Formats: sequence, structure tokens, C-alpha cells
Amino acid sequence: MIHLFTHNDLDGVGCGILAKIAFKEKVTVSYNSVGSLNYQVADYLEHSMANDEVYITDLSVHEENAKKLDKLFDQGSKVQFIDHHKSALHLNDFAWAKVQVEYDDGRLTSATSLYYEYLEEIGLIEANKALNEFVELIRQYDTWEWDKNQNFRAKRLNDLLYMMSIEEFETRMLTKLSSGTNFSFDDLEDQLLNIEEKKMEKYLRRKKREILQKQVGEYWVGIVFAESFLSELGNELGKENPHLDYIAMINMGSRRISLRTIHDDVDVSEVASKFEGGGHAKASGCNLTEKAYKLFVAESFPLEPLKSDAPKNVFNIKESPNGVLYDSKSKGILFLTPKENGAWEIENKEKPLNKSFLNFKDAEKYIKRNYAAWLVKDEEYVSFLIENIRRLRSN
Ligand SMILES: [Mn+2]
Repeated sequence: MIHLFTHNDLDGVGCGILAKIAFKEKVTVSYNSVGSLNYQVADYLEHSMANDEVYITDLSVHEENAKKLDKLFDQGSKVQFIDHHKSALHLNDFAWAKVQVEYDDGRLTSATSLYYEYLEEIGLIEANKALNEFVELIRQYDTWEWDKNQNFRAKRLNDLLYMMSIEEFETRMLTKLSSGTNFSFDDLEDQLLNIEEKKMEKYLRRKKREILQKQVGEYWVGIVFAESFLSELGNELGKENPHLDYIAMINMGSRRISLRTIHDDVDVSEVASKFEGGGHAKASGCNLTEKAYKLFVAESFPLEPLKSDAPKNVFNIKESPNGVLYDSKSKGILFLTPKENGAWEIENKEKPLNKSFLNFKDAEKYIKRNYAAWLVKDEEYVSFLIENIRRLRSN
């Protein structure tokens, strides 16, 4: 038998689909989470037969499994490991491993693109236009190149996977790819994706109104209870609240926290490591441990959600040379005014705060963090300016 062990995300499933095209019914594909791969591989190695072939893609094996695979390889079995994660580069010491993070031209690789090239090279798969497109969409999704290229087809392909079971997705893709011409979504898939997008927009709007802010350790954190569309939600909340260091999305059911940041000087994998977790600098996850529960849930429960900035203003806009008006529950009205050399000052209910800020961003960060202030609507701004025009002119 031929076995493929691969990741259960789009890049891993892409490898599974390629294996089914190459080996047809001779291959058994097992989709794994990061946590389950080594158990599955160890279990398989206990029962493997002499003429079995084993492929592992998009996930890394630990030392013990690597040694066992090496033994199998030495005995003449077909073993091939293909991955694109930096963390697996050390496995290149083995003759059966191919780990490559980027191509010679600088583009990042994905497991699906590497596996596709491998299968083509040894003549097990024949390249065609549909397959090229399919593999490239997955590569762009997995490396986030789609975001830079605004390649929404890549994003939609990933969304489609999460809207159905892996088996159903496989069947659909295999049918689509058998035509060999262009890779495109059919009407039903387009409709499903449109409905899902509407659902997501509604969910994000609701969650944006539920965000709380508090200090946890050295950082200011935006906290929201959520369990769906986490990457989109984390990204939007981060962009909408640049005064927050990171966003923590709490799933009470699974007792997990997802952490996201848009800032280069914040590393959320470090935060996650304090609560039995880890990941990347910009996106990571951890357990809702007792300590985390106290900091993120119990202490935030009495807080009120943040009010968002008025979205459609023409006059009261950030960095306006005429000044920018905010309101807050604890301090009342706050008026930010530009001074010479780009500095900004704040007055609170007509009295200066006696603080000067290097730029608008710092001034806004200060009132948003300390007073949970929000940008008021144009109407309020205009009446404020009319009422205060004399005083402001004489300043
Ligand atoms: Mn991958």
C-alpha cells in the first residue's frame, strides 16, 4: 500500500488531492493536526509492511519517528518527506527528506507546490493548466502571498474547504481537476461562498461592538469572545484599534485563546508561551489556563465594550489641522490640537492636560488607552467648534 500522512489544512489537503490523482485507489491518505501526526506515524510504523510506500507532507516528524523512517528507508522501502517549514530544515540530513522554504527566485514554497513538482519530476503526475492554477492558489494562500496580490480566489478556495468535510472537498476538486482546462468555481460553490461572506460580515460587525480593552502585563489588549472567522476578526479588530498591542479572541467552549497583532514590535508567540501555547510572532494560540482565565475573562467581565469611532465623518477626521474631537465616559470631551513641529496637545473640557505628544498617533493612543475615547460624529464636532470658536482663536 501507499500511505500519505499530511496536514488537515488547505496546503495539506492539496497534497492529499495530488496523491489521489497520482496513485488513484492505491493510496491511503490520512489528514492530521499538528498534534496528532507523530502518533499516527508511529502507529503506522509498528504495522508497516516491507513493500509499503510512505509519504509525509506539510507536517514535521519528531526524532524518534525520523529514526524509524530512516531504518525503513535503509531496508529499501520508499520513504519521502516533503515540507516547507523552517522548523523542519534539520530533517534535510536524511536522504529521504526534502525541505525547501523558498524557490531560487525568492517566492515562498508550499507543501502542495513542492509535492506537485516532485510527482511531476518522477513522472507520476502530468502537469496541466487546471492543476497549475490549483497548486498556485494553494501556494499563495499558504504563504499569505494572496493578501499582497489581492488574490481572493486563493482565499475563497480555503473558505470552501472549511465549509464542507475534507472528503467532500476532495471529491469536488478531483472532478474539477480531471477536466484539465481552467480551474474555476461552479455556480453552487460561488453561491455558497457568497452566503458565507455575508454571514462573516454580519458576525464581524457584531463582534466589533463587543470588544473590551484592558492591560495585561506590559501590553494593552483588545478582548473579544469569539469562535468563528478568527483570522478575519483578529485582522479587522487590530486595524481598527491600532492603539491596542494585540487582540485576544477567547473561545470559552474549547478553552482556547487566539492571539493576533498587526504591530511589528509585539510578538504574540511570547505571550502565548506564558499560557501553554505558541505559534508565530503575528498569530499564535494558547490555552485558557486558570491564570489566563483570571486575566482575560474574570477581570474583563465588569468592563464596558469600546465605542467605535464615527465612521463616515468629513470634518472630524484624524489629524485634521482644525483639531479632532473625542468623547469618553470617564473624562468627557477631549479635543486634540496640532502645535508647531508636528506635536499635538489635548484639552479636556476646555482645560489643557499639560502633556505634549510627538505626533497625533501618540496623543490618540493616550486618550484611547486611558479614557477609552471615541471619535465623535461631525454634528457634535461642528457645534463644538461654533461654541468654542472665540476661545480657540485666542489660544
Ligand atoms: Mn503548509
